[in-house]
Amino acid sequence: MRVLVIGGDGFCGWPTALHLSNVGHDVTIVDNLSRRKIDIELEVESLTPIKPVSQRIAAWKDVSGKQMRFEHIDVAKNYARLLNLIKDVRPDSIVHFAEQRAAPYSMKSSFHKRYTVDNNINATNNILAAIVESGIDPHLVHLGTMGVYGYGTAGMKIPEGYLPVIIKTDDGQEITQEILYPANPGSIYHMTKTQDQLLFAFYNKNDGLKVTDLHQGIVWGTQTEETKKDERLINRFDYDGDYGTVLNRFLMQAAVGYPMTVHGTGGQTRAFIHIQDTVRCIELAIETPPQHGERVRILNQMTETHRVRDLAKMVVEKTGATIEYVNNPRKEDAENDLHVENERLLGLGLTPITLEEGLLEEVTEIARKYADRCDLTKIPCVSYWTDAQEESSKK
Ligand code: NAD
Ligand code: USQ
Repeated sequence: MRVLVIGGDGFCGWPTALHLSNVGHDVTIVDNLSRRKIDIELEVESLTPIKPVSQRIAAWKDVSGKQMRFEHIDVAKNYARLLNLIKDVRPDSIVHFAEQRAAPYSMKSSFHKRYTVDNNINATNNILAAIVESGIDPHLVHLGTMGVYGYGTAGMKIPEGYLPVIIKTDDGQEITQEILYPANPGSIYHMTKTQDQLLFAFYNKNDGLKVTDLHQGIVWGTQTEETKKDERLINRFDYDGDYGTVLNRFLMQAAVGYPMTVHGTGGQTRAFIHIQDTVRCIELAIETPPQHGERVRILNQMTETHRVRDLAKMVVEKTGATIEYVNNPRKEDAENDLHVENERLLGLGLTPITLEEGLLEEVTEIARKYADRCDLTKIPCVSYWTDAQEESSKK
């Protein structure tokens, strides 16, 4: 298959591009390198020493003999170049990772809110519009988030995208319909993902586009089978207060002897998936496209749920690290339960890597190995959801 991986220089995109190339697909990476530029803005670096994109691609050629192509395009802005590329490559599948993905970054200031909305919604709309205008019929696979649902349960498992509802008609009958699960975003970033869902529903209804939206949980881990093959292929590891996600932050904090920063009571329950399973899920998704006329296919891409304080305790047991309960800079429920359906990817053949088996390897092979690259001053989360929270943090 010919595959465009848009956002293919990022944390999920790079290992996905390598994996799809490894299993025989013809991969073109598109990226505007905005994630690397945000590192410069925030004065941070990946804990792991990632190579520039041309060196990554050359290293993959050395290791595998396979050539990937790279196109430097801002898909939120350069519509004509994106359209021409789609016409030129004629992809069977397009994997869309190209969004600003950090909730704390999206809440830092009005600049960051506006940038996240502009970038993410234009990127998605441009890709959809370009697919229609190209007249080519690729399957679009998008990385969405579990956060579109909010993290409540209403006493049921969160279904895969659609919720059956019973409606009482004017003449007193009851009919059942399936609607998109009500959106309940917790940050501007998550809000852009709920808007993406509407764009997919519209282009699917109006233009018959084939779309899979993968509602992914928090990704943990760093390496995959392919990125381990050569140090020049190493994946990025974000640990700073904006981009670092909770479990990878805890693993790094344990490795450098920094008390693990549990927000509030640590009662938030979230869904998780290992990066190796992310790339496998995307492979499964592109190999089983929806049929023409099928509504947007939504799959919950997660393998286990955990409460944040339990994660911290698990890391304590494995490493002897310490925990610090800090003020929560976010506006979120202090405690929540989360139960999620994920039968469809399991049904397609996913066999998950569990936290229990992978945690220690991650601490020793990545977090401890690169601990000297960590800038401890970048660990605290200093993005507040409201001015009131920022004020109270100073007391
Ligand atoms: P990332 O920031 O590491 O990667 C995103 C890539 O897209 C970067 O290389 C960036 O330069 C590129 N990009 C952004 N805007 C672009 C644009 N306008 N044009 C071209 N390239 C652009 O993020 P990630 O962690 O790899 O996440 C990838 C996707 O998966 C995101 O859409 C994110 O919302 C979703 N996701 C991530 C996680 C997670 O835990 N990392 C969990 C659930 C969903
Ligand atoms: N948290 C801590 N301590 C920390 C960092 C985070 O307690 O040091 C808490 C947060 O308050 C939150 C939870 O951990 O309750 C998760 O935070 P996170 O930063 O790991 O994850 P989140 O902001 O939800 O975003 C990440 C990705 C995003 C993706 C999302 C999937 O950055 O791209 O969409 O996970 S999900 O959470 O399922 O919506």
